[in-house]
Amino acid sequence: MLLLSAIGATAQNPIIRDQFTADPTARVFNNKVYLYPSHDINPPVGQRQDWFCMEDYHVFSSEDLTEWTDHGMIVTQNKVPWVRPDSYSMWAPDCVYRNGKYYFYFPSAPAQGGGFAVGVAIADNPEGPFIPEPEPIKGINGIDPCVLLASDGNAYIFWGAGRCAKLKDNMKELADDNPKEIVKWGNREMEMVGVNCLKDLPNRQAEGPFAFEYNGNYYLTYPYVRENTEVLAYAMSKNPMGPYEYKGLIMAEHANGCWTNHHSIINYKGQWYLFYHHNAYSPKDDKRRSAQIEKLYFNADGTIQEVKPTLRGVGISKATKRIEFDRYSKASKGVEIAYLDTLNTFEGWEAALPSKGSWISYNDVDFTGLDNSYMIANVMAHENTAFTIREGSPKGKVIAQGKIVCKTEGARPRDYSGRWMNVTAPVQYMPKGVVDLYFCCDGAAVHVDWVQFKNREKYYSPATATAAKPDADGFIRRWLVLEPINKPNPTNTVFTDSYLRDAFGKEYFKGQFTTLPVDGQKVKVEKQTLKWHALDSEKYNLKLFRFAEEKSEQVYGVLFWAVTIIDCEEEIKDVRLAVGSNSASMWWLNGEEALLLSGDRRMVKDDGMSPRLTLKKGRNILRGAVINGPGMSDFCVRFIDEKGQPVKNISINHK
Ligand code: FUB
Repeated sequence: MLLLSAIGATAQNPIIRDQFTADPTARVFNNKVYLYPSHDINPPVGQRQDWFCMEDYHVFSSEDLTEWTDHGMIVTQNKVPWVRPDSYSMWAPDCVYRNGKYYFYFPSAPAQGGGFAVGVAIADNPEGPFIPEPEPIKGINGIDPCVLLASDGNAYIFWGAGRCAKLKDNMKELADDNPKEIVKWGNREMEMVGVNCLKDLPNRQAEGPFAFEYNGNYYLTYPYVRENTEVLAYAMSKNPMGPYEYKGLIMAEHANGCWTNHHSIINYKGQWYLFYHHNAYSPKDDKRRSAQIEKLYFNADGTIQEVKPTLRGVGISKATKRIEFDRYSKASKGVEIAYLDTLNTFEGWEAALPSKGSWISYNDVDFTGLDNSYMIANVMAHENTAFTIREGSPKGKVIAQGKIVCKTEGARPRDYSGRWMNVTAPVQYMPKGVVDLYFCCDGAAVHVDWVQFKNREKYYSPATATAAKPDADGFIRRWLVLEPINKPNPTNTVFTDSYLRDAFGKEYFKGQFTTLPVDGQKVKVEKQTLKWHALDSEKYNLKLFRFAEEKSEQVYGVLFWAVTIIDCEEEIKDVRLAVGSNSASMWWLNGEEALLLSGDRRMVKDDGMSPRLTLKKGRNILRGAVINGPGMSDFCVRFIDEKGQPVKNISINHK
C-alpha cells in the first residue's frame, strides 16, 4: 500500500522538511510536479559514516510548489533483483512518461559487483507502484541517469560524466545503432556505448547530467568541479547527442562548502524552475542533502541567467499556514538565523532581530479567504517587547501588532527571554490577495520563528430585531452581555458560597439589579468604562472568554454580567432553571435569586438546577453573573419543565 502524507510546512527552502532529499529530479505529469529525489539517510552501523547512504526512493508531488505530498517509498534496494541489498547506493534517479507508462531510471551497485549500473522500474502511475526490471540496462556503466524525450521522436539516456546513448522504443534497452568507443581507464580499456557529450568542455569530476529541449535548442546541464566543489553549468547544441558548446554557470559553488550539487529544470505553468540540493539540514555533513527550488530565467538568445540560492525559495504561501520568517526574502542588517534545535535540525530555524527598527521580510503571502482574523506569532523576547507585521515595506500598513505580556492578572511580570511564546493579536488591517510581509522589531530585540493568520471562529453575532426562540434543546442563545469587569483571581478555588455572595451581591454599576440594559449602553465600573452588547450565540453555550478576548484587555480574573428577556404567552409553572458555567455563576429570575453554582466549575449542561419557579405571562427578566480566575469562561442556560423536557414555548428578546 502506498503511504501518503502531506507535509505540513510550506513553500520555502528546503522544500521537503521531514527527511533528506538529494539529487531532485522534477517532472511535470498530469499538470502536477512530481519530484523523484534520492533519499539520503544517516548511515547505519557498519556503513561508511562519511559517505552517501541511500536505500530507497520516495516520490513527492505538488500542484503549487508549496505544499508537497509524500507518496511514500517506490523502490528499495531490498526488492530490486540485480541490486546488492546492503549497498545503500540508490543514487540520483529520473522518471519519464512514454507509451502510457512511467519509466523510473535509477543507478545502484549490482549484486555481482563492478561499480554502478542503471536499472528501470515501470509503473502505470507517476506515484507507482513501480515494478523493477530483473536486470540493469546493458551497456550502461555509471551513475545519474537522465532521459531526454527529444522532438526528433527518440529517447536519449544521459549518465555519468555526460555520456549519451539512444534508447530503444521499449525504453529498457540501448538502441543497436548507438556509436561505440574504446575509453581508457588508467591501464584498462573499455568499450563504451554512445558519445561523451562533455568530452572537450569544462568537465572536471562532472556528473548528474540533466538534458532538456527548449526553443529548438538542446541543453545539457551538469555539475562539475570548477575549483574545489561543484558548480552547476550548461552547454547548448542543436542535436541531442551534440556536439555541445559550453555556455557558463547556472549556479556557483555552495558558499558553505557543500561538495555536491545536483539539479533538474522544468517549466511549470509558464515559469521555469531550477531544482537543486544543499545540505541545509545537515550543516556538518554534506552527504545528507535537501532539495530546494528557485525560479530560472532565459535570455533572449537562449542562454540561461545565473541563479542564486535563497532561503525563501518559490511559491505562494498561504497566510493561514505558518509563515516561517527565518526563511526570509530580505532582512535588515544584523538579522541572524539559527537552528531551533541543533540536535534535530528538521525542527527548522528561527531569526533573531537584533535591535529596534530591524526587520525581516517574507514575500508572496496569500490572504485570500481571511476576513475577521487574528495573528499568532511564535516569538521570544523580554516582557513588553512589541513587534509589528506590516504590508509591503518596513514602514508599510500595519496588519497586526503583538506584544509579549504576562496575561495572568496578579502574577508577577515574567522573564520570557528564554521561552518561545505564541502571541496573539487582532488583525487591524486585512491585506488583499498576495502581499509581501514585514516583521518589524519595536523593542530592544526579538526572535521570531513563524507567524500565522487565522479566521476567528464565529462565536456570536449581534442580536437581530426579531424575537428569538430557544434552540432545539431549549437553550437560550440571546443575551445582553457587559464587557468584563476586572476581578483579579489567581485561582478558582476561592469561589465559595460566601465569597460569591459577596462578589455577586456588590453593586458594580448603577441599576445593576433594577434596570434593563440597552445594546450599546456604557456603564462606569470604577476606572473601567464598559459597554453592553446584545448577542446571539452561535452555540448553545455563550463563549464569554472569546467575548472578552475581543472586547477587552483582560480575559482572566474577570466578572461578566448577562441579562435576557423571556416573553411568555401564558404563565408556565413548575419550571427549573438549568445552568452550566465556567467558572462559578449566580442567577436571578425577576429579581429573585434562582441559582448559585459555586466552586471551580466546568461548563456542563444542566450542571445546576434551581428549585421550581414560575415564568409569568408576559416579560420575565433573567440576570446572571459569571466569574473566572485563570481559565476559560462560558455558560449555558435553559428551563426544564416538570416532565424534564426543555421549555421552548417562550420568546427571547433583548429589548
Ligand atoms: O547522490 C549521490 C551522488 O551525489 C549523485 O549521484 C551525484 O550526482 C551527487 O549528487
